[in-house]
Amino acid sequence: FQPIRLVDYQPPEFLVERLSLCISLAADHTLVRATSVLHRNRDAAKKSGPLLLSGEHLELLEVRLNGEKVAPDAYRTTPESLEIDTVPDDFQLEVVTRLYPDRNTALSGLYRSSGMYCTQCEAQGFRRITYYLDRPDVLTRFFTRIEAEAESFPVLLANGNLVAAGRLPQGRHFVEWDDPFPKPSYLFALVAGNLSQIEDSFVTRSGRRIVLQIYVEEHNRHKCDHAMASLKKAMKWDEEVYGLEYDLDQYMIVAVDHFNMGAMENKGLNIFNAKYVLASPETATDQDYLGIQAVIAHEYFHNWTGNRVTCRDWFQLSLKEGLTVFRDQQFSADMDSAAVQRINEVRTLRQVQFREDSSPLAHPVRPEEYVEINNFYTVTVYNKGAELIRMLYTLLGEAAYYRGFALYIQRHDGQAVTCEDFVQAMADASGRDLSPFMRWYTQAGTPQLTIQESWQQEQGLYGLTVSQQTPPTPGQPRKVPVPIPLLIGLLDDQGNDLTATLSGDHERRGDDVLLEVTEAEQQFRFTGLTSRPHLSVLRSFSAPVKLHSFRTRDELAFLSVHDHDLFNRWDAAFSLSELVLLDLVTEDSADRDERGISDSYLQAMQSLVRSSITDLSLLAEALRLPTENYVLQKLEQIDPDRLYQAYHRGKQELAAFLETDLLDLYRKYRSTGAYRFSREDVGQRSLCGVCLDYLASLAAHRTDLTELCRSHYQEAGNMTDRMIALTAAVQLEGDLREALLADFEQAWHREPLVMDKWFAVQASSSAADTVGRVEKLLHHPDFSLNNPNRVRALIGTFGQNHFHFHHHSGSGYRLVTRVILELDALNPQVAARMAGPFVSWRRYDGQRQQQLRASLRSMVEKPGVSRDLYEVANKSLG
Ligand code: HT7
Ligand code: ZN
Repeated sequence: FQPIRLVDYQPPEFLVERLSLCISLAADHTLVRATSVLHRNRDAAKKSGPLLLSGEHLELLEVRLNGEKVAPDAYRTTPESLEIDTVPDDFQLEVVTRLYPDRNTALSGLYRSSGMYCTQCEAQGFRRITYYLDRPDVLTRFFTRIEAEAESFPVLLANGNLVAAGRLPQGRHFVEWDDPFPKPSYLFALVAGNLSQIEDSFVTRSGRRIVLQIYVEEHNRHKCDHAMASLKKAMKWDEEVYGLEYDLDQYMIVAVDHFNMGAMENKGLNIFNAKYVLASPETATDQDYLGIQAVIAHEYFHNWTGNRVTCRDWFQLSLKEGLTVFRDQQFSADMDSAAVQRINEVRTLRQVQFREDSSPLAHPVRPEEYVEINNFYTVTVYNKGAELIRMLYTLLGEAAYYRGFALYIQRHDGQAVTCEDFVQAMADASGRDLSPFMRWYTQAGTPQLTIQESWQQEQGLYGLTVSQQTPPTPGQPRKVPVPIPLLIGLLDDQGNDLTATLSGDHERRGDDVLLEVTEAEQQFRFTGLTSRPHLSVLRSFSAPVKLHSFRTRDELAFLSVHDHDLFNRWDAAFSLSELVLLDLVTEDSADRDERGISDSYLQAMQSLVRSSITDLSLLAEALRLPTENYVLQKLEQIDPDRLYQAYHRGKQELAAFLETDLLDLYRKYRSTGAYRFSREDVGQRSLCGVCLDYLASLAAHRTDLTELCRSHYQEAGNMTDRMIALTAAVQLEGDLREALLADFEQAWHREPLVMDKWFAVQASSSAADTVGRVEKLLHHPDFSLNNPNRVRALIGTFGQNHFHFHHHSGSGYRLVTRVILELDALNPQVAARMAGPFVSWRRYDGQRQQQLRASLRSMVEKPGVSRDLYEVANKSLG
């Protein structure tokens, strides 16, 4: 498989003036007639030559040029293309293809999901519908006619405005949709099905009434209200914060059961994984409600950042994804607890993105080459990409950031552009030279910051020496410094904020001081202080960097109580817990049973439990330990057994020390009233969940605590509480686990999204028989490799179950490898994702390395392996 390289980018040789699609759905196949008007591109390097169109899994039936049939010897097809030898500079092209959506298990292009037809064209799915210039810098106006049997497919949708509809002979009907906004083919969408809808409307600030529709299967109609409310909130927020108004008269969302990712922002016709639309208190957890709100907003925000201004090529993916993630994060922070929102963002970054950055799959936010673009929808492109936008926001300040954004939209509306174009608009609006900032886009890896403090009592002079260093990543052995915005605060011994009393003209952002670290090493000085201050650094996590721990445990305990920045308060507690857990993992086995967790840590956690924090979601996050998957990043060589034992011993010791306080908190906030998705109620449930999780870790020999899990389950009036109890119970081996799992299955076997939770909770269990249980679940009648949600629930979750996936027998590896090899033939995108847990094989002991490597080799060497799986496995082997 040959990689595609950014340096090889060339403008398209042809442009498409307009495209008219006639898509006729029949019982066992679909016919597509694509009529386009093309012109040679004057800006292209080549001014003559054949027309090369992309196309895959298509049967070509006819090609016409300016109405004339093209003879078969005047064109050539390969499994990936159609090449027409001689074409004029301006012409009309008609291509007729036949495809088989019912056989499309890859879920890219046109496919069938639970009886309906739908499409997924990003990144390169349109070429599975017709031969086309399937690249994001070819924009055109789409006209779409759909024909189908009327009774089975009463609803026929495409992008834009509905302009005609009518009956056809033999029980068929048609519709015609016209999209006035030029778009690349990846934003095309079609849906055909027997669907119900809920409808609402939104009046824009300029007074236009937009019809909002959510299409689902009839039995799910009552689960759309939260999605609709989220959509209206997002539309209002984008007008108020970014000044952006929706452009078409109609906005449609369709929920489908089979989907490779979360959702897709097709112009005017978003297609969503049902998981991010459907919610009722009985079937969805608070986390599901929050996820729906965020994803609905994300796809809506793409209408401007992605659709109206799109990417020149797929290397620029973060141009739309990083920016849109930043916008959805701002929205979520405004809707709910801003501190908790930021905590969750940082958890993902540290646990998933930092790990990717130190793995064989490390790549820059703007990658330089790929074998399969679908492998680059990563946490680096999305979440680190969002951090880059956040850094620009911090560096420039709010006013200049929004001016820069407005300039970007004004300059590039209707264009396909690059990350440079975005940064240039920011530079022009702020008057700053942002060229050094582009290093964040081109350099992979996580910068590490080392901080040294100095204090001279006589002069009241406090100094900071900040140095940065980024470790090498594959293909990038040497790194350069990047510009890092470092938000800091200084506190006195009583926890009072000293930043206002500092002398000198330090740049401020709200209550914080902004330090700009641009060199490999830099010094900063602060005067006007009467005593040595306490440093609160990297406030709000102002840059995606690792901080070399330089603070004592006492200092962290102080900050966890006193820091004014709520995020940093959490971070201090989190860092303290991390140090304590690391100690437990790395201490000598001889010491292991004697030394426990230090008293000062236990006291710090107790003051947190007893603190007056009123944001209960925040308190819950402060009490939640870093996960095993986070702690392991700090270990040179990972011993999964030792990590597991130490982690759980630490957790149990903490739980035992806090037991009375945890029970008090649990009883104080446990509520069995009617479900409300409000900040207060979500906080209460979250806090009770954390308490129960700790208490359940002590339940193995404690019937009172086992009974607490049972009653939490039995009294649960909503899915959040039910899942809290079930998650606690499956860690225990015994009757309770079996009873609750059986009850849950019996109650919810008709609800696919709820059954995903049932599969996932078993795959995540720390109980000894987990591998065997997952093996058994593979044969459960409701398990199917054709449903990505189910695969992610069982296999994806099991891959993250560190202890059991890395079971010393190799049984976890063998199970996942078998599934991946089988899945690769059906759905390469999802198969490649499932290979993630194999990537960092070098960090394990010799025997595990051997087993992991053998698995990766079997993937690379599999006859007919997909480019998706090949790329991940091959890069991992190095
Ligand atoms: N822009 C969307 C990306 C997406 C996607 C990519 C590859 C394969 C399937 C996919 N489904 C959706 C999602 C988003 O970021 O909004
Ligand atoms: Zn997106």
